[in-house]
Amino acid sequence: MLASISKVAKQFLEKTENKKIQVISHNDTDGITSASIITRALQRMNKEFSLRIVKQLDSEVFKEIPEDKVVLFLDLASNSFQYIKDLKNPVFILDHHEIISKIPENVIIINPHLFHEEEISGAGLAYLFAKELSDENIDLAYLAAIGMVGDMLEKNLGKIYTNILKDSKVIIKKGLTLYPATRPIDKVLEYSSDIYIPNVSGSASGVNAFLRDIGIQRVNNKYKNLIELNPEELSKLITAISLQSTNIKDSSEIIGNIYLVNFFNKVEDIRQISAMINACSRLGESRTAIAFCLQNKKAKAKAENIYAQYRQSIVNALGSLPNLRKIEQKNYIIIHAENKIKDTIIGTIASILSNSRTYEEGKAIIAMAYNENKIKVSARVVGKNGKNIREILNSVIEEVGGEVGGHKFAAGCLVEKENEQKFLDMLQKKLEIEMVKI
Ligand SMILES: [Mn+2]
Repeated sequence: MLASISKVAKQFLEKTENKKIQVISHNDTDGITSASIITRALQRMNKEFSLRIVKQLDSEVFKEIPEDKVVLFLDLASNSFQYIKDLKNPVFILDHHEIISKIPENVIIINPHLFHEEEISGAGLAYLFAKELSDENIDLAYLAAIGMVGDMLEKNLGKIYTNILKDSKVIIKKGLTLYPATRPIDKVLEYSSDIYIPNVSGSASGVNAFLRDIGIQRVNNKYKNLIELNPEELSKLITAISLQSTNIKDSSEIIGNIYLVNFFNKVEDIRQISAMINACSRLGESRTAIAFCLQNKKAKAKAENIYAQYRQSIVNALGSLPNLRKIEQKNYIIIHAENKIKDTIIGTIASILSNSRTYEEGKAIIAMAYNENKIKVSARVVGKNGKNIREILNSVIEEVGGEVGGHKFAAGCLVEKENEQKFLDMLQKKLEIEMVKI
């Protein structure tokens, strides 16, 4: 694969000799870090380019591509050849999503699925490509590490990624996977949304009592950071969490690798950086996310602000749950937030609920919120077991009209507000038929 990337980088330089470049990337952490790497690499070569960050590739995106530009797709496009084949532009793709149709002639693509070597995230590919453009881009390797963690590809590292991590100077530590591991343990326990410990989560005094009971002391009036705990303290903490948490069954669920990177001259937990990038991008601030990735100080302050607001809006949304309109049956619950939860976070709320073990395995959770004259619908299945929720949404939308996306256990759709009642009636009907089948 590396030899092919080198060849493609040369072709890219030839094709863009006298031409402007249009970069199009995905709006998740991996896509944003990919775009950041390419942005810096093209700036270093004084190339003229424009950048677009999109949630998905649809016909709208393709309408706006100027004919005279070389197009570079990052972290997407492998399943959009039906649109790409009609472009007159030279097209380059660096992507790791599955290829589902024949590669068109105007396309030069690097996709790990074509090589069967190892899985590489979009940012990993962008980094390897950038390094072929110029050796000085080796200082962007940390972004490839962030993209990898953002796409949760850190479980099975192959040879290529191991080398990228070497370039990035990322430190890997085994430990408790609550994050950020670079913050004091009391704060992490108080605010963590990954674990739930009754009377501890969300309560500063509860956290103090919990830590006192297991014998973890303050040093100079402050608790240690998670990564500073000694092995004995760490093991006590892990045992206590797995015993008292209501959503952790086994301590292995909370033990894993922690990736630490030097970012803005401080050691930071990559999962934290990834969560911040994600929050910015979700709230429509992809420019801030990219500047933050490239370690712009102003962007950091802004990103921190956005992230704090994002977390607060999730806390508020969870707090508003008891007062929302609900339709609940044994095997499903429909939660209609109307205007009380923003459509940009309704999917996150549905995910938190499906992971919270509040509901039985196999139960379908459907959360809805208004978005102007439309309704955003997010559906999850608890424990990723049971019905195919995407098929159910599909069958409803076929009759009501709208757009569906996602997969078996996590899907969503967009419905016209005027079809609200029709959608709700049809959805309940389909969910009930599906229940009888199981
Ligand atoms: Mn990706």
